[in-house]
Amino acid sequence: MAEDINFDDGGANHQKPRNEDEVMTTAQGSPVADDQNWLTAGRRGPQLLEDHIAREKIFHFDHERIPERVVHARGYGIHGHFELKKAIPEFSRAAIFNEVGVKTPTFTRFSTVAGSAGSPDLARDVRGFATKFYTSEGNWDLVGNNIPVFFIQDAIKFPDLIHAAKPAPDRGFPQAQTAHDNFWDFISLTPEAMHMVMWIMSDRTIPRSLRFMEGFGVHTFRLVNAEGKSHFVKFHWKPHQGMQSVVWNEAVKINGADPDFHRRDMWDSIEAGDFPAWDLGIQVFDEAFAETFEFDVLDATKIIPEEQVPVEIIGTLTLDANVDNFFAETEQVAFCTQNIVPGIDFSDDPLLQGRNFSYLDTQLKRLGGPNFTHIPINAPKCPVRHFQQDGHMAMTNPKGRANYEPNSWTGPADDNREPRGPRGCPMNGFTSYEAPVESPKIRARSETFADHYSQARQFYVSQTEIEQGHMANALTFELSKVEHVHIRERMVGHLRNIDEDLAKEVADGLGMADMPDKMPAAREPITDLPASKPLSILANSPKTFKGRKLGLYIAEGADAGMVSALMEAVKSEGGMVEVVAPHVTGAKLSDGKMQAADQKIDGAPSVLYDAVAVVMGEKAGKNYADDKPSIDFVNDAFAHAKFIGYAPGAMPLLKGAGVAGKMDQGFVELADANGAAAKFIDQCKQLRFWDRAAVKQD
Ligand code: HDE
Repeated sequence: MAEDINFDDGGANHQKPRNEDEVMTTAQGSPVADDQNWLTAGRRGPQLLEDHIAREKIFHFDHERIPERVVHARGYGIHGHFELKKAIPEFSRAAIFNEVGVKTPTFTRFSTVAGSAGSPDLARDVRGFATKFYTSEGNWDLVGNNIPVFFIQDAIKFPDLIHAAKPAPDRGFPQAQTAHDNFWDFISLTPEAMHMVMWIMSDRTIPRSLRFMEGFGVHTFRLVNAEGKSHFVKFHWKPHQGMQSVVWNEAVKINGADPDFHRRDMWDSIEAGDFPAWDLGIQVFDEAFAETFEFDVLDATKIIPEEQVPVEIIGTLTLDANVDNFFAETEQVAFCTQNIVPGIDFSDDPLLQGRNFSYLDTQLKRLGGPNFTHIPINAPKCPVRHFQQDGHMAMTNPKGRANYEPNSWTGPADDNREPRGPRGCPMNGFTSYEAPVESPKIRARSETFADHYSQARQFYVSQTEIEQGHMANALTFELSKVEHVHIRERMVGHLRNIDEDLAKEVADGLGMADMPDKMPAAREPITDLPASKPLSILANSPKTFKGRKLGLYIAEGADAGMVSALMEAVKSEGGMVEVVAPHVTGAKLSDGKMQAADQKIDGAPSVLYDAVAVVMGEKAGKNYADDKPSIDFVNDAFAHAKFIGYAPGAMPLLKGAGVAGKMDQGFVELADANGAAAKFIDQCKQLRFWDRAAVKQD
């Protein structure tokens, strides 16, 4: 045998005769004979610089990275399409909003904000929700978040906000989290952030899946119709899957167990053909409403409650294809708030106006030149005609002599001169809404932006008791990581302007002996804004197990009928099952057959699942009663208020985990394969058993 081994390629036999279409080439297309050994002077001699093949390979490798995004570095992109369900010509002339049934291709990138590209998915953070619509009139980018408000009112403060949130410049940590002094120092000195603080301390910032979150355009935009009439609009994405979040203790553990939890979840559901979808909703209002509304519609720290201006659904976004190449698509996609089409326009929101400058600038830095629109993921799917030329990596320079206009080489269609060239067109072309502007140049914030607490309170009072508990715990946790007492006190001083009970709970949680003084409010808060149901996740819980995942922990002697009944029951609800076993090969069931496993118990803690079932024979139940990963599996499911199905044989393990004496209605005995499995999965549609008192502490 030994003489068959080719030691020139380390014994791996890379060098063999190949079919022509399998032959490796250099980037110049020249065939490569050996990709395993650098050219050397003699077998054990020095490497030669002459080796053009090795040098090309290493040169390219050295330049593989481009700067990651300053914010939203960690993201995940998916292709899809938007289908218009309701035409709105009365509001907008945009083609995408005018022909019902037309499918516009899209690319959506979800992201976290603060962490770098390799940071974990379950950081407590705002999620980006950016969609590029490749419309027949050019690309429209709706670059939003999963939270409808923002920290600041004026773009000039963005670098400060992001510097404060990112790792401190001296020590280079902490990564992907806001639980540190710099962040809360800045926030506590920025009262306008208080509404956003309520949102980021809520469960919205620890979503169970990117599929289970809402999205928002945040700013007020304009829609402009064919007559040039303008309405204001706010954009909303409503997930068909419903909203769902995890609890904080779970998020922390998911980050360890599977830092790619969200992207894996998205990849898997798309590969399984379970395509997530969102309705696009619009809140349309006019100047008259804007004038009577309690707050300024140009202030991005405010929402317009849906009770005041209902969200009208006009179409559906469906994500249905994973990328072919992460770098080419997800990394190189370049969103820009300035990418709008005729019929959509900007408002004077000072945050939006600042963003309009920033995104183009950032693309130049990241993608290295002005021709990033030539990269397929950024290129419009409609004709592109202009006289822009050259620059780094130019790939679509126009043909012919004319590269300027006006010119007499390229005239209107009827003058018979070739080649023809593009001209501006007042009929179809983009025209800005003629908003009157005549004001002195000043550097000042409008007084109408001065209320910082009223909607923060409105958000808080709109939450269920469980969610309010989570918020108090989140604030306590974050502030407990702040080392400087005066920063903690300042924050509690702000909370007092929002809700005294919340402030007290956080102060108690931080062990404060005295309540700090209230922070001075620029404007007296309105305390009686009504609760708004759409602001809560739990009040709108979807009551379905579709798209959710059961962790089915099996071991020797598990009732074969029950295992298949559970799988059937989950499948018929549109959910997924992952089989977990003590060994990754699986376990022998009661019928003597091996059931393959997807995961070994040590690598599959219950935090990865929406509900768990433990099915094993009594002998196995006893065997694993003191097995740490098995105990944690049950314990965590219990602490995170999950539904727990258990076969009688698993009782010794439940006892070992210390939950046998605490069994509540979130436990379902899986004794009778015919009825119990379906009953259990039906219960699981509630997603969590929130009545379990222990969880309120989470
Ligand atoms: Fe961004 N933001 N942003 N932002 N933003 C970027 O653009 C910026 C803001 C949002 O998946 C950057 O290409 C400024 C609000 C998303 O590629 C950069 C201000 C909202 C994404 C930038 C804001 C967003 C970005 C970094 C203050 C929600 C990721 C890389 C005025 C409505 C898009 C890049 C993707 C990315 C600037 C505030 C959403 C630096 C100056 C408010 C979803 O240009």
